[in-house]
Amino acid sequence: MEQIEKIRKQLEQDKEKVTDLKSLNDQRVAYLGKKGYITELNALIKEVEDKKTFGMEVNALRKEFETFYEEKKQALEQLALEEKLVKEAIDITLPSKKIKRGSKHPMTRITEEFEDLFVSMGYTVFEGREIESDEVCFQKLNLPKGHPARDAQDTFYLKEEYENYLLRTQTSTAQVRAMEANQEKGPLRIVCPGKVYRRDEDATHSHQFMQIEGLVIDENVSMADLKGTLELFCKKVLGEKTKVRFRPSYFPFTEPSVEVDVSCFKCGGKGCSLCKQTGWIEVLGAGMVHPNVLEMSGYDSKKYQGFAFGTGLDRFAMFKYGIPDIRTIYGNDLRFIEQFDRLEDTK
Ligand code: 2NL
Repeated sequence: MEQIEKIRKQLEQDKEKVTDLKSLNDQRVAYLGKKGYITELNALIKEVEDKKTFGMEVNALRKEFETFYEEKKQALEQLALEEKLVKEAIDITLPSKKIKRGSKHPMTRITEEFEDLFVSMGYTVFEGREIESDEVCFQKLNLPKGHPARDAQDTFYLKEEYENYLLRTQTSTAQVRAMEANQEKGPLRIVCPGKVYRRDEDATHSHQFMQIEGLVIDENVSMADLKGTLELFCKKVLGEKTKVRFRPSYFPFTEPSVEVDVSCFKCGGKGCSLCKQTGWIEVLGAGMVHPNVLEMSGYDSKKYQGFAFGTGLDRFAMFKYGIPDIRTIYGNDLRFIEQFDRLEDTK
């Protein structure tokens, strides 16, 4: 009986020590666990005379502990919940955070603008791949091994085990892929925007840059179609007042070939620093698809003709937005990219 009393007293003191759920549980183990105080009292029953009273007293003590335990547990849980509610309270009257929207990169803008224009003329967008075979990048474009024009394209070749693969130097590769994929070897009208790579780097050249090329193949396609299409393109992109001129040129994959100049959009043709006092700015290369190129991709060059054109998207963006250094286009400085964003109210 003394033992029971001792433990009851101890329990009174221990109750005060419980401050959280963990210390409460420690007490449960200390009193009711395998070697707990109350559990061990049970073992003493063999030694006492008045087993009934002793048993009742131990049970009463156990009950007391259990009641204490349950009540304390509920109280502590309630307290924890209240603390949590206070801590996580949301003030719904606070003004909301503005969601910062990203803005389109200037290259994305110009690519989409060009794509939309050509799609409106019935073209399909076709992208191709950035790692290409020597065959598609050069041979099928009338640039056999050893052709001098290959040297002008300081190329990134892949390692020996992929000997015949390289990073494409021009988007014409996508057009070759499209010609090869066309099972009917019939009409085709595509534009191919995308990244190209050359070993070149300064203010106006980047090792990675972007081109867009177009290809039209059909019966009775002539230089007149080429001229009409590109004149329309230049006027839509640079303004209706733009004058367009065609100069003879050379590309291995077209014959005849032309270069396309537009009247300077800065000075209107009077002569300035942008057009180097000539009044004209070269913007496109183009020509009638060389019969060899058609034949190598399975087209009957007696039945079909085609015209093709290409331009550097970066170059166009630099002109259009007045960007002096190509490296800012690829520097990913948000202060630069955001300048093209007109959605200021959402920032
Ligand atoms: C330029 C000039 C050009 C082409 C690209 C082409 C593609 C095929 C067949 C024939 Cl599949 N030609 N593309 C033709 C002439 C010029 O690009 O200054 N590009 C940046």
